[in-house]
Amino acid sequence: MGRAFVYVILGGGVAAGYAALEFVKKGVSHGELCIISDEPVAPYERPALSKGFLLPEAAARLPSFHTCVGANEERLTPKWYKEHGIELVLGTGVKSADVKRKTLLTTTGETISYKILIVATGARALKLEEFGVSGSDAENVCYLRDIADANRLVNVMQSCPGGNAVVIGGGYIGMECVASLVINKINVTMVFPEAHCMARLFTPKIANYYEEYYKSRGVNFVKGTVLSSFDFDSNGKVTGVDLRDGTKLSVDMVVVGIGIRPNTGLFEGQLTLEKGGIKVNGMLQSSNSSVYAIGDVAAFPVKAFGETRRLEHVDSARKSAKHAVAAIMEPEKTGEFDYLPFFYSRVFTLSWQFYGDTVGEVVYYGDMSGSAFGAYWISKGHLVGAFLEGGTKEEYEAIAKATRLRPEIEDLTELERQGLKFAVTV
Ligand code: FAD
Ligand code: NAD
Ligand code: ISD
Repeated sequence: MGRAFVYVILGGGVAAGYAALEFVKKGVSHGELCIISDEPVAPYERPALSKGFLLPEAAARLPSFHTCVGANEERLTPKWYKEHGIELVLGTGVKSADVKRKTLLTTTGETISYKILIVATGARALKLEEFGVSGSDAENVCYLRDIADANRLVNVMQSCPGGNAVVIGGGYIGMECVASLVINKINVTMVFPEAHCMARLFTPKIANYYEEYYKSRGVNFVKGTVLSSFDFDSNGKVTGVDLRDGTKLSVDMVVVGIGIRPNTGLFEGQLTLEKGGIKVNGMLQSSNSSVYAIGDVAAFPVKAFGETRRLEHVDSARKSAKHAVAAIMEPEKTGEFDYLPFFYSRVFTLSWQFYGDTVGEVVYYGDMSGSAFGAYWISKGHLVGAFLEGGTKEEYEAIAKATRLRPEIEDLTELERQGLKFAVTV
């Protein structure tokens, strides 16, 4: 028993939603496209889960943040998929894939076949157990990847008003969840192994700005160490966090954000993998010409860097999705994906954007003790990266444009003197 489609999108997250919209824009016919997702809801803007969803008042809830509202496009509700003849197979995992036969086997035992498959399986949160610590199943230990996790986090937060939380991990989830916990009046200690937060992107100087701000909001930092074990009460709830440096913290709840792994398992041994993801070319096409990959799971050539990268950010998921659909539906009109990496975050009243790459020398500008400052990265005599906190829409557009242009930089002191004006006038 099974169904056959021309196009199947495997995964129902951000990239799937944006791909669906693009298929409709390019004239997909009713009955041709199917999306299979193990989540019970239609694609939504995952970034909302660590921001608007966690607000104590007027919190964002579905259906308000279905894709593609994050890019100011149409909001694709289940009704929209129905009206456009797109089969949404929700709450259904794919347990195996056969790229030679072009079939997927679902957890309900159905075989779904395709002519073209788009893999949009995203990633899963790494578990503490993978680092030798047990306790992830405790009722007050939270991860944050999907809507079920977000609902659980809200319930746990609401069960301990004014309580103590430990947040493990100094990356994006750590930073955004700490801010949300503080806004919910929970006392937070943040623990991470590096010397400063956001070590994958921030320089020590940039990190210091955010750490000082977080301290001013009451956040306590324990850096340079990791969790060694939890203490539990007789109900299996975590009551204490023991760190490798000997620190003991008593807690009402724990949030863990220690990175992700792309969901490539179905395709290992069938498609070429690189950088932990499915390797694709500039058309987002994998080593099997009938299979494309988009979003967090895709490792694609970043032209500006001259190398293959896997990015874990929403803009890349949206744009790779759009490009793959164009490559499939209008191959003769579609060139190679030429993507400028773009990351952003919003915490408390702060907001930053980053474009490009963090290699080479760093030049800072603006007032690092005020509300707006930035940095440029210069490599081999060219501007290759730009960061800005507290910018206006026009200023963010200017640093994006300047980074894309990769202007030659002869004098770093002059660049520092010009600061943001350099990007605005380039
Ligand atoms: P996902 O959105 O993760 O979607 C993958 C989908 O595939 C999921 O629905 C999953 O359940 C499904 N799936 C996986 N395997 C199977 C299977 N075998 N069968 C069926 N279905 C399957 N990025 C930013 O740039 N800015 C932000 O502010 C930001 N905030 C974030 C906040 C949170 C809480 C999280 C978790 C991520 C955030 N990100 C942010 C990252 C961004 O959300 C991701 O880069 C983006 O969601 C990737 O899209 P995707 O479609 O590749 O993967
Ligand atoms: P991350 O890669 O941003 O950060 C992981 C952090 O885990 C590291 O910074 C480190 O401090 C910590 N860590 C690593 N090993 C550890 C260990 N053994 N013990 C304790 N801590 C350890 O990943 P994340 O914060 O978990 O975020 C998950 C995903 O969600 C990422 O892909 C991220 O890009 C995405 N996300 C993005 C945004 C955004 O772009 N604004 C917001 C939220 C989530
Ligand atoms: O890009 C985003 C983002 O940061 C969000 O919070 O998309 C979501 C939506 O804007 C929420 O509606």
